[in-house]
Amino acid sequence: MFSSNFSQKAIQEFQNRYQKKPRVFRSPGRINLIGEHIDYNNGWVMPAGIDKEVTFCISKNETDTFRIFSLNQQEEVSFTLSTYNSIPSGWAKYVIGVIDELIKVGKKIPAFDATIDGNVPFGSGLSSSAALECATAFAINEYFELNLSRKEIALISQAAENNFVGVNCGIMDQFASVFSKENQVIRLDCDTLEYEYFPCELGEYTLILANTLVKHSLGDSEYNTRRRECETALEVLSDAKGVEKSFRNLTIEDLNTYSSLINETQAKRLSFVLGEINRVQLASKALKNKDFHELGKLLYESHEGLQHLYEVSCEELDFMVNFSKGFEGLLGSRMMGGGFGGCTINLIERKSSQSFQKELTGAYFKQFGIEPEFYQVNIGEGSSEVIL
Ligand code: GAF
Repeated sequence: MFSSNFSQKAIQEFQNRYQKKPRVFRSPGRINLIGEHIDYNNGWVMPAGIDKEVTFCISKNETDTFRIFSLNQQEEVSFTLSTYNSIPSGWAKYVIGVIDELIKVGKKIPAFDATIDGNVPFGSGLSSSAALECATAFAINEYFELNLSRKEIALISQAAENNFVGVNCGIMDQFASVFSKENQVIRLDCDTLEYEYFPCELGEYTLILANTLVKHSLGDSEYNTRRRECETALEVLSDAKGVEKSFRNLTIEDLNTYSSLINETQAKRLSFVLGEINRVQLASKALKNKDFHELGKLLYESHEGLQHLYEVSCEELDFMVNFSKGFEGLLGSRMMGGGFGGCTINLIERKSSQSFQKELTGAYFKQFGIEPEFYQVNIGEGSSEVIL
């Protein structure tokens, strides 16, 4: 039986604050093995939910006022369906965005009380925002019996982030948060939303995340820029080749043939995307065949592309990946998530994991004056109710 890391504190807070017992739901953050910045380019990605999650306690309150308390922020917001557009608070946007999207698809949401707690580190590339959106959407759907499928919950959560928060993200994070299964990675086709589970059996190896503890502020704006650069260049090349607009219809050779039609930056972006799409296919084979050396090599190649072609890495991430290259027993490392800070994901022999953490801590501290954090990856279940 899967045991979650749900927050007892959130339940306690709910009972103290609202004097009744809630129903409790949870949804995890995620890792991504490979396939970075590929979801919105309609390729394949390989994410999985982790044992860090958002807990959402909910009970209807028979008024027209919603009251939501965040334990992380120690703040309560309250609003009605006619005032929620004016809520300024950062974290509440993720919750209200979901309510807004549910209303847009015609769902009636009675007012409720909620407490929220989470242990997904913020700004670490582990998608605390998707965990919050999905916990909200999953809880409201179950509690008010809205009959949405898991796919619809993921899409509504993504739409909340796109339309209410203003980040034009793809579907990967929300899909992983809702669909994750213990010890499996998901190979998701972001074009059709078809998916397959792959056992994440790494033998003597394990996955360790190293958190740089930096998040450079240009992340969100550069994210939206990358999306636009790819869309524009894809359109030009597809038209020139006379094929439907999809990266699946293009090859690296096409990039050479039509290179005069796009600028150098666009060519770099497309070169990364085509390479990364190919790497996901190779990585799923390597995982199936337990060829961990091949998998590690692909992680390094992915980072190389993210650093030099897609240009979404940063000094701190590059330092960690470079450090890992000389480390005995470490097969591969790359930045993970949107970039400009957050975590690297590292494929390493179990027995070398402690010394890697110790040595990287020393080197990273010496360079940046920051002690990094490390997390052992445990792949857990997607959104669910916590039965108390
Ligand atoms: C962020 C986004 F939210 C995802 O959709 C994805 O594009 C990722 O960056 C990069 O792979 O987490």
